[in-house]
Amino acid sequence: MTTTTVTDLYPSRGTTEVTTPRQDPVVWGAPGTPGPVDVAGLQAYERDGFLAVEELIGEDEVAVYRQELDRLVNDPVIRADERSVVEPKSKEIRSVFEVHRISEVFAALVRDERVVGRARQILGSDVYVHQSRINVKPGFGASGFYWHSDFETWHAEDGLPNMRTVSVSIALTENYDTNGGLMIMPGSHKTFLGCAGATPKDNYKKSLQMQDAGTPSDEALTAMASQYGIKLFTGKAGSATWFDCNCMHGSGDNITPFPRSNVFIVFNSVENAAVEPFAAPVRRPSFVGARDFTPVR
Ligand code: 6CS
Ligand code: FE
Repeated sequence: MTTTTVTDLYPSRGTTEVTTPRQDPVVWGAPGTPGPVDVAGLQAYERDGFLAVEELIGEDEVAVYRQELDRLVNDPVIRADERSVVEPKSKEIRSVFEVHRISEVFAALVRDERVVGRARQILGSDVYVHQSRINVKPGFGASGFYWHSDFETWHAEDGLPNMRTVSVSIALTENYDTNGGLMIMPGSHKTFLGCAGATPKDNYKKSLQMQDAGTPSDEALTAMASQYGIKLFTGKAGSATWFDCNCMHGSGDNITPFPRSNVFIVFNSVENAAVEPFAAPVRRPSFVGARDFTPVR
């Protein structure tokens, strides 16, 4: 049996923190590839690592997805499912994973050309869903997500070899500048920050509530924030932020009465299918890191 070894281009979770310059394109699609994003949009995505879309879906569609989110969150079967992650303090549901498989409503959103079309254009290939989730982020103290690069986790723990993965966060409630919106360091996607500290077994059980392994040092974050700045994303329900898998990002707690709910879909190129984890003892479950690479049709 031939075993192909895949080179680890982005070492992480060793004894010390180490940076590696990005060795992958940001926009993989050839210039001029037809699709929903115009040339200026692709140039901005290449430069910043993100692209904001003011109205990806309309108000009437938002209502459908909000209703589906409420249905899932209030379903005791879903709440008992391992795909549901609760808030550490309030024990309210924080996230439900793999919504594109457990909900036909969210499955249709994934197949929508305004969504999957942008992913194919940016990644320059057919795509599959590496991960999907609804984040409820209810008010009155829902906790945020500390600074991290998603790719650092998806490489170390899910075995994605290259940076050929794009996420879209679609707001299902208004994202104010006060209720724990997404923050990204513009341009941070061009440097990979390998974090110090080995991945504990079953790390995902804790990391989806509060990430520890794969967390940058204060020094690294200070240097990056000083170099890149920090952009806070606000927008009406229906707005969306597309961002590269290696952006340094995070979001604050939400102590306002206004929930910051979104649906979060991660598209990976079929040319970048997951192999074995690069820095973890075991794979994460497939509801967090997909092992079915069937392209979205
Ligand atoms: O570990 C993960 O895959 C998830 N964690 C965070 C905080 N962002 C990316 C992803 O949803
Ligand atoms: Fe993240």
